[in-house]
Amino acid sequence: MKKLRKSIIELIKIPKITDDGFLCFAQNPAQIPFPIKRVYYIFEAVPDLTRGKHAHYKNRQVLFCIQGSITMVLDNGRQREEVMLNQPEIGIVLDKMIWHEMHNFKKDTIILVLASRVYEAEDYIRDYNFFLEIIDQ
Ligand code: T46
Repeated sequence: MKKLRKSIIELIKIPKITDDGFLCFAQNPAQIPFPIKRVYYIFEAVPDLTRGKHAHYKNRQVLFCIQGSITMVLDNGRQREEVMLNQPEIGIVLDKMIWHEMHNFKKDTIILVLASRVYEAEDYIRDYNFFLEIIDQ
């Protein structure tokens, strides 16, 4: 029998409270699988440009598209999968050593990212061929 491959896309659904509008929240450990050291958000990104295109050695993240939509591509060196995010209560786990790309930003897209580590330029792997070399070691 053909073995089914496990998806590399892990989505997290956080609480969404309806109270004169909507309020979503995420905290560790209930929704976020690591203590949060950093928060950043991206808005007014140039619509046709791809962002990301890297992996992190150590940093783990959960990314939410809190307005608009975005297509995320995840790649572990053996599998490449994509998913569209367009619901503020759905986050995608960007684990360490997962190559990730962000495509199809819309004019109004806002993404919010919760990160396990402070910003460290040396934590980025920006060369895909190098990523493939070290992922197999
Ligand atoms: C990621 C995806 C999802 C900082 O100085 N501090 C920060 O905390 C961040 C996130 C970025 N920067 C600087 C580094 C660059 O000079 O902001 C500039 C743009 O960063 P970058 O080109 O890495 O942006 P993206 O959108 O390609 O990637 C970002 C995060 O950097 C990355 O960790 O996983 O979003």
